[in-house]
Amino acid sequence: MKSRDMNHDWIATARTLSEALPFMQRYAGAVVVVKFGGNAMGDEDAMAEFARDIVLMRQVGINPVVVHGGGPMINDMLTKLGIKSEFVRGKRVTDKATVEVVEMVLTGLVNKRIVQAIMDEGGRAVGLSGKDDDLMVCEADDPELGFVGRPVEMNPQVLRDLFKAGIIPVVAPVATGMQPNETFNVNGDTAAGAIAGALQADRLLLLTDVSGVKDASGNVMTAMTPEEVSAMIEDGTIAGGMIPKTETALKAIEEGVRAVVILDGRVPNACLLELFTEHGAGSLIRP
Ligand code: X2W
Repeated sequence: MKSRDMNHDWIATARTLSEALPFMQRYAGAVVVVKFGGNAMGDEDAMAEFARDIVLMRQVGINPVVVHGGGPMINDMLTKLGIKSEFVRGKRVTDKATVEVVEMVLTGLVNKRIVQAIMDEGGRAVGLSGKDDDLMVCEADDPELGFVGRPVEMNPQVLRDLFKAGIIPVVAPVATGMQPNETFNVNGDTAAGAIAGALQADRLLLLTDVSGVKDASGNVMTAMTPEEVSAMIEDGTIAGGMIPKTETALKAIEEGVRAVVILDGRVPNACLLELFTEHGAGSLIRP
């Protein structure tokens, strides 16, 4: 039964839907890769809301791909098992014992939790990792980091097959190597960028826990060209954890992604705000 709650502005709700039409038309059939980081996954409500946004995207004809992280969940499990872990330049030093935990946590717990959340919202999701159908094949990124992978070959046909079937792919950033039985731990942003590049995606949305890329006075830049981003990395305006994110963005654009948005995943309905409103969200990087 319909609610007749007069405290809610139903007319505004209807107007919002009406105003979203041009955006829905613009993105019909588009491929949108969404990186969902471990820090953005926090509580059950945030997970359900994220899943709902993804299901809505699919419902209006977008082909979303979720690529997730899970750094905090890996940390928890490593602590429980008494395995020490450290990061070098934003990437986890990954020995044999660690890569086994990374694969278990990401492809097991985290991946299935997201798949389940999408199913709970009435969508259809299938979870896979970079190993499935050789989606993402890696080489060692840096000998100092152990089994950390750098994607060198992408086979995204399996994702297109899932799109055709109306299924939302949910990808864990664990990859196979060139040698038999190799497993690589891939940074979630790196994996999302490589997948977006391989699909020539229309949008790569990097959901983080900051409001976007900030200029020298601390204001969020709403739009930037790749050249501007490079200059800001060069002069130190972009620093710390924003460096790997912006570098991922630049590489993705080089590989043919039309635009990358770095946005705050903690903002309610962040993906919808970015895709379906004039306002947008976070920092848009586009040639
Ligand atoms: C990451 C993979 C997970 C990830 C790790 O081991 O933590 C590397 O650092 P977030 O939640 O997106 O940070 N891999 C190589 O990227 O998680």
